Amino acid sequence: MNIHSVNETIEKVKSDIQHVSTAEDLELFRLKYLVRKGIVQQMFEGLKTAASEERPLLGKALNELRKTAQQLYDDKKRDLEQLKTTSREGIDLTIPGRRRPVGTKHPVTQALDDMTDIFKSMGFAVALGPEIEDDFHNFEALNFPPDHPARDMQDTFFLDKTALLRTHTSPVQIRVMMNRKPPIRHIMPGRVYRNEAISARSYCMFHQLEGLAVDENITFAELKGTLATFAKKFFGSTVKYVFRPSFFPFTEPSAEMDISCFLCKGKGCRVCKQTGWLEILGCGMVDPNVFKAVGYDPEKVTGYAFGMGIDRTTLLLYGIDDIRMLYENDVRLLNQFT
Ligand code: 2NL
Repeated sequence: MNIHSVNETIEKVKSDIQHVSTAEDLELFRLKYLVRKGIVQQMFEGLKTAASEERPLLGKALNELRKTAQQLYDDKKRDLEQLKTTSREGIDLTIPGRRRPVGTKHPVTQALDDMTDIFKSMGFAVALGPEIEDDFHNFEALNFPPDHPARDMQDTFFLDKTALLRTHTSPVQIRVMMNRKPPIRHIMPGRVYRNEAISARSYCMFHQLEGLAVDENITFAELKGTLATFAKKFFGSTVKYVFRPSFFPFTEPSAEMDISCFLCKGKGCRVCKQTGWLEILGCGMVDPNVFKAVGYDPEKVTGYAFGMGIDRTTLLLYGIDDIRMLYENDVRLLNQFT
């Protein structure tokens, strides 16, 4: 044994470790160099018989050999262990990952959220209330006469003698008025239920967004200005609108607002049934009888209210022609709203 053979062994160790790619290879490497009967230890044995003037240099080279073999072994062992946690044999780590499916907002939720944001920007707060209501909050306080057809079993889902599914979000407004004092400026989005025959145009459940402003000296002009601003922000700044007289038990006077068709810009098309106009909401000044029912003095306060159905507007916006499609949860429809 001489310096030359030790250096050669160091080079051999370096090339051997290059060929180690499995735990079995590595074990063979260990048995070859690092155990008591291994090459490194045997070469150290040779030190005893070496000439005394060669020993210091030989000893230094042998230490270098041992250090190198141990270091390469340790490094390789760590590399192999790491590989074990990130890959298995037969797995191609270069294949691009699978896309994680990300949900989307339902188009009705999207429309409700957009509308809510617009009214929030105009100073309205959001109020929510129960979907199971009673006659007082759903009808009586809203000035429905006792024999009004909406109170009939034909139109309203009754759960028992007194509990019913709200037919509009107006009972939330009754609750807001009874729980606070004017000034009030709230919107009430939510689900409502009607016992109607299900068809392409109507479903037993749909969504409404109502609004209410009550204070001293609230005027019909403020109602028109607020709704015109809403329409421009939601449907686009070039939209035209018209208020037509109408009737609701809970407002007097009452009106309906039409907007110019956002598809044909008023020329007449399939969406607006050739009229150029779309009915989008009902509104009016809160009836004095409603104020009396919640304990407000109609001589002191005035207010306006409005209500719109979200589902039909959503159908118009996206050109969907059957309301039932909104509630079938068919991913072929839902995936189009990413
Ligand atoms: C429509 C019309 C409307 C209201 C809802 C309301 C609520 C209270 C007092 C007065 Cl507490 N009015 N709400 C007023 C006018 C119209 O909805 O066609 N909705 C889909």
